[in-house]
Amino acid sequence: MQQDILPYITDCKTAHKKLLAVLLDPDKVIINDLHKIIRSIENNADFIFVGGSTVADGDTQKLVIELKKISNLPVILFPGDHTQIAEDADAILFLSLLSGNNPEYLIGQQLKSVPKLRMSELEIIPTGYILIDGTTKTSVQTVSNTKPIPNNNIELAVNTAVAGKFLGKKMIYLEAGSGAQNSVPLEMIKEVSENIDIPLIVGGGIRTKEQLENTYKNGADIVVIGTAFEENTHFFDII
Ligand code: 1GP
Repeated sequence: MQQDILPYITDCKTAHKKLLAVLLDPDKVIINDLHKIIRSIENNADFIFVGGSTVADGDTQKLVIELKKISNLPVILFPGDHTQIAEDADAILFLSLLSGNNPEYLIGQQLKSVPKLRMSELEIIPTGYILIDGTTKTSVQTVSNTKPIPNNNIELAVNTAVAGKFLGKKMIYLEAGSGAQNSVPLEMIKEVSENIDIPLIVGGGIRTKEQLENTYKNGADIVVIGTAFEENTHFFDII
Protein backbone atom coordinates (compact mmCIF):
# COMPACT_ATOMS: atom_id res chain seq x y z
CA MET A 1 0.00 0.00 0.00
CA GLN A 2 1.38 3.42 -1.05
CA GLN A 3 1.04 6.20 1.51
CA ASP A 4 1.78 9.34 -0.48
CA ILE A 5 -1.38 11.33 -0.85
CA LEU A 6 -2.52 12.02 2.70
CA PRO A 7 0.98 13.14 3.82
CA TYR A 8 1.07 15.44 0.77
CA ILE A 9 -2.33 16.94 1.66
CA THR A 10 -1.27 17.38 5.29
CA ASP A 11 1.99 19.08 4.25
CA CYS A 12 0.04 21.42 1.97
CA LYS A 13 -2.31 22.29 4.84
CA THR A 14 0.68 23.13 7.04
CA ALA A 15 2.13 25.27 4.23
CA HIS A 16 -1.28 26.94 3.60
CA LYS A 17 -1.22 25.68 0.03
CA LYS A 18 -4.79 25.22 -1.15
CA LEU A 19 -5.70 22.24 -3.31
CA LEU A 20 -8.27 21.66 -6.03
CA ALA A 21 -10.00 18.42 -6.95
CA VAL A 22 -12.08 17.94 -10.07
CA LEU A 23 -14.84 15.39 -9.69
CA LEU A 24 -15.53 13.13 -12.66
CA ASP A 25 -18.68 11.05 -12.49
CA PRO A 26 -18.21 7.80 -14.47
CA ASP A 27 -21.90 7.92 -15.37
CA LYS A 28 -21.52 11.26 -17.10
CA VAL A 29 -18.00 11.30 -18.57
CA ILE A 30 -17.68 10.27 -22.19
CA ILE A 31 -14.46 8.31 -22.52
CA ASN A 32 -13.77 9.76 -26.00
CA ASP A 33 -13.71 13.25 -24.45
CA LEU A 34 -11.08 12.39 -21.86
CA HIS A 35 -8.09 13.96 -23.64
CA LYS A 36 -9.98 17.23 -23.88
CA ILE A 37 -11.08 16.99 -20.24
CA ILE A 38 -7.53 16.37 -19.03
CA ARG A 39 -6.17 19.27 -21.10
CA SER A 40 -8.74 21.55 -19.46
CA ILE A 41 -7.89 20.57 -15.89
CA GLU A 42 -4.27 19.49 -15.71
CA ASN A 43 -2.84 22.97 -15.14
CA ASN A 44 -5.25 23.73 -12.32
CA ALA A 45 -6.30 20.56 -10.54
CA ASP A 46 -4.20 18.73 -7.97
CA PHE A 47 -6.38 15.61 -7.97
CA ILE A 48 -9.06 13.89 -9.95
CA PHE A 49 -11.84 12.52 -7.78
CA VAL A 50 -13.83 9.73 -9.42
CA GLY A 51 -17.26 8.75 -8.17
CA GLY A 52 -20.99 9.26 -8.25
CA SER A 53 -24.05 8.44 -6.21
CA THR A 54 -25.10 5.69 -8.62
CA VAL A 55 -22.72 4.31 -11.22
CA ALA A 56 -23.24 1.30 -13.50
CA ASP A 57 -21.06 -1.62 -12.46
CA GLY A 58 -17.66 -1.55 -14.17
CA ASP A 59 -17.83 2.07 -15.35
CA THR A 60 -15.63 3.41 -12.55
CA GLN A 61 -12.94 0.85 -13.29
CA LYS A 62 -13.03 1.66 -17.05
CA LEU A 63 -12.75 5.39 -16.43
CA VAL A 64 -9.87 5.03 -13.97
CA ILE A 65 -7.89 2.82 -16.36
CA GLU A 66 -8.26 5.40 -19.16
CA LEU A 67 -7.37 8.30 -16.83
CA LYS A 68 -4.19 6.60 -15.69
CA LYS A 69 -3.14 6.09 -19.32
CA ILE A 70 -3.31 9.77 -20.20
CA SER A 71 -2.77 11.77 -17.01
CA ASN A 72 -0.26 11.98 -14.19
CA LEU A 73 -2.74 13.60 -11.84
CA PRO A 74 -3.44 11.42 -8.80
CA VAL A 75 -6.79 9.67 -9.11
CA ILE A 76 -8.70 9.41 -5.85
CA LEU A 77 -11.85 7.34 -5.56
CA PHE A 78 -14.82 9.10 -4.03
CA PRO A 79 -17.20 6.16 -4.10
CA GLY A 80 -20.96 6.28 -3.74
CA ASP A 81 -20.92 2.61 -2.76
CA HIS A 82 -18.65 -0.43 -2.51
CA THR A 83 -19.02 -1.34 -6.19
CA GLN A 84 -17.06 1.78 -7.16
CA ILE A 85 -13.68 0.49 -6.09
CA ALA A 86 -11.10 0.53 -8.86
CA GLU A 87 -7.72 -0.88 -7.98
CA ASP A 88 -5.92 1.19 -10.64
CA ALA A 89 -6.63 4.42 -8.76
CA ASP A 90 -4.06 5.88 -6.37
CA ALA A 91 -6.19 6.28 -3.27
CA ILE A 92 -9.68 6.01 -1.91
CA LEU A 93 -11.57 8.35 0.38
CA PHE A 94 -12.80 5.70 2.79
CA LEU A 95 -15.96 7.61 3.56
CA SER A 96 -18.18 7.25 6.53
CA LEU A 97 -21.36 9.34 6.41
CA LEU A 98 -21.33 10.88 9.87
CA SER A 99 -24.54 12.88 9.45
CA GLY A 100 -28.03 11.45 9.09
CA ASN A 101 -27.76 8.28 11.20
CA ASN A 102 -27.92 5.63 8.49
CA PRO A 103 -25.81 2.62 9.55
CA GLU A 104 -25.55 1.39 5.94
CA TYR A 105 -23.40 4.41 5.02
CA LEU A 106 -21.70 4.65 8.40
CA ILE A 107 -20.34 1.09 8.40
CA GLY A 108 -22.41 -1.19 6.09
CA GLN A 109 -20.89 -0.25 2.73
CA GLN A 110 -17.46 -0.13 4.36
CA LEU A 111 -17.76 -3.76 5.47
CA LYS A 112 -18.80 -4.79 1.95
CA SER A 113 -15.72 -3.09 0.52
CA VAL A 114 -13.17 -4.89 2.69
CA PRO A 115 -12.50 -7.95 0.48
CA LYS A 116 -11.72 -5.73 -2.54
CA LEU A 117 -9.65 -3.24 -0.55
CA ARG A 118 -7.54 -5.97 1.02
CA MET A 119 -6.61 -7.19 -2.45
CA SER A 120 -5.69 -3.71 -3.67
CA GLU A 121 -2.77 -1.35 -3.18
CA LEU A 122 -4.95 1.70 -2.82
CA GLU A 123 -3.97 4.26 -0.23
CA ILE A 124 -6.93 4.26 2.15
CA ILE A 125 -7.80 7.65 3.63
CA PRO A 126 -10.38 7.49 6.44
CA THR A 127 -12.69 10.44 5.79
CA GLY A 128 -15.66 11.71 7.76
CA TYR A 129 -18.35 12.71 5.27
CA ILE A 130 -20.92 15.27 6.41
CA LEU A 131 -23.92 16.26 4.35
CA ILE A 132 -25.19 19.83 4.70
CA ASP A 133 -28.52 20.99 3.34
CA GLY A 134 -27.93 22.71 0.01
CA THR A 135 -31.64 23.55 -0.48
CA THR A 136 -32.20 21.21 -3.43
CA LYS A 137 -32.59 17.50 -2.71
CA THR A 138 -29.38 16.04 -4.15
CA SER A 139 -28.68 12.46 -5.25
CA VAL A 140 -26.47 11.79 -2.24
CA GLN A 141 -29.43 12.62 -0.01
CA THR A 142 -31.73 10.32 -1.97
CA VAL A 143 -29.28 7.43 -2.24
CA SER A 144 -28.07 7.59 1.36
CA ASN A 145 -31.63 8.10 2.61
CA THR A 146 -30.43 10.58 5.19
CA LYS A 147 -31.41 14.05 6.27
CA PRO A 148 -28.65 16.61 5.81
CA ILE A 149 -27.61 18.92 8.62
CA PRO A 150 -29.59 22.18 8.32
CA ASN A 151 -27.33 24.86 6.89
CA ASN A 152 -27.92 27.15 9.87
CA ASN A 153 -26.98 24.53 12.46
CA ILE A 154 -23.29 25.35 12.73
CA GLU A 155 -22.98 23.77 16.16
CA LEU A 156 -24.18 20.39 14.88
CA ALA A 157 -21.82 20.58 11.89
CA VAL A 158 -18.88 21.46 14.14
CA ASN A 159 -19.69 18.73 16.67
CA THR A 160 -20.10 16.16 13.91
CA ALA A 161 -16.73 17.10 12.42
CA VAL A 162 -15.04 16.99 15.82
CA ALA A 163 -16.65 13.60 16.52
CA GLY A 164 -15.15 12.47 13.20
CA LYS A 165 -11.73 13.62 14.30
CA PHE A 166 -12.15 11.85 17.66
CA LEU A 167 -13.12 8.69 15.75
CA GLY A 168 -9.77 8.88 13.99
CA LYS A 169 -10.82 10.22 10.60
CA LYS A 170 -7.88 11.77 8.76
CA MET A 171 -9.95 14.28 6.80
CA ILE A 172 -13.42 15.81 6.96
CA TYR A 173 -15.53 16.37 3.83
CA LEU A 174 -18.28 18.97 4.13
CA GLU A 175 -20.69 18.28 1.29
CA ALA A 176 -23.72 20.19 0.03
CA GLY A 177 -24.30 17.52 -2.66
CA SER A 178 -23.47 17.59 -6.32
CA GLY A 179 -25.36 20.32 -8.13
CA ALA A 180 -26.61 21.85 -4.88
CA GLN A 181 -28.39 25.15 -5.24
CA ASN A 182 -26.55 26.52 -2.21
CA SER A 183 -23.03 25.52 -1.26
CA VAL A 184 -21.95 25.02 2.36
CA PRO A 185 -22.30 28.40 4.15
CA LEU A 186 -18.96 30.18 4.58
CA GLU A 187 -19.57 30.74 8.28
CA MET A 188 -20.04 27.00 8.76
CA ILE A 189 -16.82 26.23 6.83
CA LYS A 190 -14.96 28.74 9.01
CA GLU A 191 -16.25 27.32 12.30
CA VAL A 192 -15.60 23.72 11.29
CA SER A 193 -12.10 24.48 10.05
CA GLU A 194 -11.25 26.35 13.26
CA ASN A 195 -12.36 23.39 15.36
CA ILE A 196 -10.43 20.60 13.64
CA ASP A 197 -6.77 20.30 12.78
CA ILE A 198 -7.17 17.72 10.03
CA PRO A 199 -7.60 18.68 6.35
CA LEU A 200 -11.03 19.95 5.37
CA ILE A 201 -12.56 19.17 1.98
CA VAL A 202 -15.54 21.23 0.82
CA GLY A 203 -17.74 20.60 -2.20
CA GLY A 204 -21.19 20.84 -3.68
CA GLY A 205 -22.68 23.75 -5.59
CA ILE A 206 -19.50 25.79 -6.04
CA ARG A 207 -19.92 27.43 -9.44
CA THR A 208 -17.90 30.65 -9.53
CA LYS A 209 -14.33 31.77 -9.00
CA GLU A 210 -15.51 34.03 -6.18
CA GLN A 211 -17.19 31.13 -4.37
CA LEU A 212 -14.07 29.06 -4.83
CA GLU A 213 -11.84 31.75 -3.34
CA ASN A 214 -14.22 32.39 -0.44
CA THR A 215 -14.36 28.69 0.33
CA TYR A 216 -10.56 28.63 0.60
CA LYS A 217 -10.46 31.87 2.59
CA ASN A 218 -12.85 30.44 5.16
CA GLY A 219 -10.72 27.39 5.79
CA ALA A 220 -11.23 24.71 3.13
CA ASP A 221 -7.97 22.93 2.32
CA ILE A 222 -9.37 21.12 -0.72
CA VAL A 223 -12.28 22.31 -2.85
CA VAL A 224 -14.11 19.89 -5.13
CA ILE A 225 -15.64 21.08 -8.39
CA GLY A 226 -17.89 18.78 -10.40
CA THR A 227 -21.01 20.28 -11.96
CA ALA A 228 -19.48 23.68 -12.86
CA PHE A 229 -16.84 21.89 -14.95
CA GLU A 230 -19.36 19.44 -16.46
CA GLU A 231 -21.42 22.41 -17.60
CA ASN A 232 -18.48 24.44 -18.86
CA THR A 233 -15.18 22.78 -19.73
CA HIS A 234 -13.58 26.26 -19.80
CA PHE A 235 -14.43 26.80 -16.13
CA PHE A 236 -10.81 26.56 -15.07
CA ASP A 237 -9.63 29.10 -17.66
CA ILE A 238 -10.97 31.77 -15.29
CA ILE A 239 -8.78 30.69 -12.39
C1 1GP B 1 -20.08 16.44 -5.10
O1 1GP B 1 -18.79 17.94 -3.84
C2 1GP B 1 -18.92 17.36 -5.08
O2 1GP B 1 -19.91 15.38 -4.27
C3 1GP B 1 -18.98 18.35 -6.21
O3 1GP B 1 -20.21 19.04 -6.26
O4 1GP B 1 -20.93 18.79 -8.61
O5 1GP B 1 -21.87 20.61 -7.20
O6 1GP B 1 -19.49 20.70 -7.96
P1 1GP B 1 -20.63 19.83 -7.59
